Amino acid sequence: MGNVEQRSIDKATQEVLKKAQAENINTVWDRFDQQQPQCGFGQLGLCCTVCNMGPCRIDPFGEGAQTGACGANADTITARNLARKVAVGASAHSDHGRDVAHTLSLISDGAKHTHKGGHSHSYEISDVEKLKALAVEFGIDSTKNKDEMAKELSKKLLEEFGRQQGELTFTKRAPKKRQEIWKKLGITPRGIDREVVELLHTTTMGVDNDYKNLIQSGMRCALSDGWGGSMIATDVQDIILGSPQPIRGKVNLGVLKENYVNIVVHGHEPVLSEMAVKAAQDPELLKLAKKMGAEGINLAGICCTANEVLMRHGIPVAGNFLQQELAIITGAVEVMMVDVQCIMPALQEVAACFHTKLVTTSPKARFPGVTHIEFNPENAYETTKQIVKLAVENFSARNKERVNIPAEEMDLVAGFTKEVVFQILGGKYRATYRPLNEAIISGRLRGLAGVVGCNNPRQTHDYFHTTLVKELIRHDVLVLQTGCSAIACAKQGLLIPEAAKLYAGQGLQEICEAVGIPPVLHLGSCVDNSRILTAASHVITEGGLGEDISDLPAAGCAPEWMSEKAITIGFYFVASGVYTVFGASPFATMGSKNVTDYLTKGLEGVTGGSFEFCDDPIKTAKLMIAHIDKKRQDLKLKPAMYEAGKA
Ligand code: BF8
Repeated sequence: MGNVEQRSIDKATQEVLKKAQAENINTVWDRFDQQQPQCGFGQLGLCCTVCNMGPCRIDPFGEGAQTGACGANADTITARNLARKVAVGASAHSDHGRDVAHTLSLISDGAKHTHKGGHSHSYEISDVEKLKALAVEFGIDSTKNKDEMAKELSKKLLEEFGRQQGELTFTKRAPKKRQEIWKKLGITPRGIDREVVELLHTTTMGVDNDYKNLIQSGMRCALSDGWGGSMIATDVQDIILGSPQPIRGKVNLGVLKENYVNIVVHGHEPVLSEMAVKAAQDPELLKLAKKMGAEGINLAGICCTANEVLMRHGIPVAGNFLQQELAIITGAVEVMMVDVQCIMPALQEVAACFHTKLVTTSPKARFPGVTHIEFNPENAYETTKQIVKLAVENFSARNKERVNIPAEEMDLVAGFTKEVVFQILGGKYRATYRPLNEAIISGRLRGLAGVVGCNNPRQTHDYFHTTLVKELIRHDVLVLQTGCSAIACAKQGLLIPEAAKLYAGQGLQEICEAVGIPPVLHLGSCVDNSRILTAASHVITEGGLGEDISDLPAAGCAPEWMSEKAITIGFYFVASGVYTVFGASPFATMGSKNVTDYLTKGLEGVTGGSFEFCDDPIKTAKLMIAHIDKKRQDLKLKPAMYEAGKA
């Protein structure tokens, strides 16, 4: 795929890719091409490296070996490989949640930090109402003062990770019927760390050989992420950093500014990027920036940490996953500061082609030879200030002749949470999901869809996300988005209220115009997929749309996924009763017909949700809409009120 139009539909991306080609700088697309043809055994999930009798591989044509040296067959090997990915994905989200809970405990310990100028730049409790609500859920007296409440809550949250028995507290947020299904299947998650460890144990040599059991264990582990680690990350970030409210922002590489010191935050944990927002406004550093000849300091984000600072502060988003190298190739980035997850190892080499300094901040994610300024919540402001200063001082090293910032930038509205949905649809004083449920019941809205996940050079960048989402809203499906998928659609102008008139069907248009929302709602980062779970539970509680999430006229999709985290998200959606389509390519399970059939057909009778794999956006939209229409029928609702809007 040498041609830039085949690589991405995004004009800014195409422009910088041309620059990369002209300057002989390799990007992920080139490296991906160099990998072709990729290993067929790996693609089918038929390669086993679990023990040192291997690596073993199964002949997919049925002529050679049909088992590994130990006797494991294709079913066991593919299911085991898949389950391991689920464990890894859950560990990433949940470890993030743990760090946030730990930050809450530091706040409650009074580990405050005051920087020398006397301004307090510590973290604090920003959303006391949410703190109280969580306290009640965890059986803590919510009349106590906020520090005591936070102390007890952080202790209980951290115990959720090490819990050995019982049930994770947030699973009680699910509809009663869903909780019963989990109990009956024995997949109610007990403790977050326990589920990850136990799943890894069951996938080691000579333990679980029953593919159905392996997949069920995978679901229990994934639930410990969706209704555990990720949900803790989301809710506690809201408590500490403030709950998002709808906010306008800008997106795409055009948000980088020629005459400013540009700093890109990239990664996932907003405790770092939040402090960077403050440090970039430090008067001392602004003065220094002016002295260096810059007009000011411009902060922008990549990947999920971008979503976090966007929805709380309106900080612009420079791009999604596949644009991380491109931000540097504009030649205008002084520092890219990273923490954890989705950070390409190649950044070091790309940064070395420019003056850009790559700075790592987490002891969990280091690069050999790259500047490491370790961040922890106790020294948060000092650390980020040091990094911002490094950027300001690096401004003079920029080669102006090599700067090429694409003009593309787009407006968007982000910051929709389950609480905000209550308020905008039901009014501030009558917070309720009733109008949303009524809209679905009447057929003005056909249903709901969650479209989430990454980019992948396997597919034309952003094409699947945007084509699918346009097709869904054209059929009056309200789309909820997170992660890099939300950034993709934002770049194409789908996350502004005006998009309703341009792209949505009549029913969705009427609703968007009445309440002033876009037809595509940005709910945040990938851990914020937990917001989709709680919103779905609220819709059920509101009544009229069945008793369980699996009854809802709703579907999910990860069109351009690449991360193991996306598989875990898919697993907890399906385990929560959602029909979920994966694009790009199937999980590496196609080497076993039994495993693939179980995921796509067998699971529906077990959890009420199921997987589907499809590599075409319009076909995917059709599958999701057919599922939504079937659920409407099962609920004995009238068909959708309007025919689809203009294509
Ligand atoms: O955690 S969508 S590429 S940034 S994994 Fe990574 Fe995928 Fe982006 Fe958000 Ni989620």
